[in-house]
Amino acid sequence: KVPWFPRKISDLDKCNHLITKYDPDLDQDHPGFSDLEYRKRRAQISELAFNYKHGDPLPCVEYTAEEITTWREVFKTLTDIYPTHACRQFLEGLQQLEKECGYGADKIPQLREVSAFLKEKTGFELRPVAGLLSARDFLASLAFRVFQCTQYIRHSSAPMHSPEPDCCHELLGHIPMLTDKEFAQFSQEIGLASLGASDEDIEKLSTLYWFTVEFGLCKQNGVVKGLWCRTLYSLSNEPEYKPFSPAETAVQPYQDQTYQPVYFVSQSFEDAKNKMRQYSSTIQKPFTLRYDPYTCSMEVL
Ligand code: H2B
Ligand code: FE
Repeated sequence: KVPWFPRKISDLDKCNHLITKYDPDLDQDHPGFSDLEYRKRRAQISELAFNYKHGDPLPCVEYTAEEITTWREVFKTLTDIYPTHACRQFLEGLQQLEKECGYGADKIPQLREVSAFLKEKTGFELRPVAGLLSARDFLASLAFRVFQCTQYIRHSSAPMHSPEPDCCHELLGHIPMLTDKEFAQFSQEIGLASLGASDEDIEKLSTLYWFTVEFGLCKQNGVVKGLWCRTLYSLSNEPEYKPFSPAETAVQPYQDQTYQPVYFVSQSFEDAKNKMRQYSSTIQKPFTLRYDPYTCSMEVL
């Protein structure tokens, strides 16, 4: 039996299943666990995401001075290391966001503004989500060029580490890449491959997403560069590098709580995309899918 999947973009209203094990109400190791003020603020911002329906204007959050201070520290630390560690596409994306979309140290960008910008660049748009989303729902959204984006920020006591995604992770980690057309295409294709896939295949695609998007590396001018910010450790001499190869990568165990000991390096985005296409074609499904961009819906053939 084929698992349910969204057929039209408004079906993403049903793709909101959260993994709550790392959230501040339940995870005793979360830096905000004993800060009731923080948890209250989180609940307030989560509410915006829970109430959101496709087509609504994206909610705006008025961030507090403390939240902006946290953002500033993350922004400064990361923008210091990006020029030497991040790949060309990431740097170009970030530069555009700074010039045209109000990215900077002193303001947390609003999803509404970022979404409008992305839409013009690559057709991607954002929708707010209340926390860490299940892999199935997260990947399904990518199939519609929708990136589910958290809007709260990490706890001020630990600006450089968050056990779960927050707006720093999304806005400074993922969004710059989504301004790149080729990367946007790659993301949508992983999403398409996930629709109606078995739990086992979702697990593999999720692992591939981790090793390509979350801590992917690619070679540029003979130098290994990170797609983004988990790059400091990954580009040190400690970890092991392997060439990206989806069938092998899909079953490589990964770490989401500590440093990752193994990384996969792609020769180029195009190479990664071609290999992923080849891999996706081996996933058994009793139908084929085509995305119709005019109606933002899936044709099931
Ligand atoms: N949820 C949210 N809110 N942001 C992410 O970046 C994210 C997610 N990544 N859920 C997903 C899981 C990814 O790690 C893969 C597909 O499991
Ligand atoms: Fe992520």
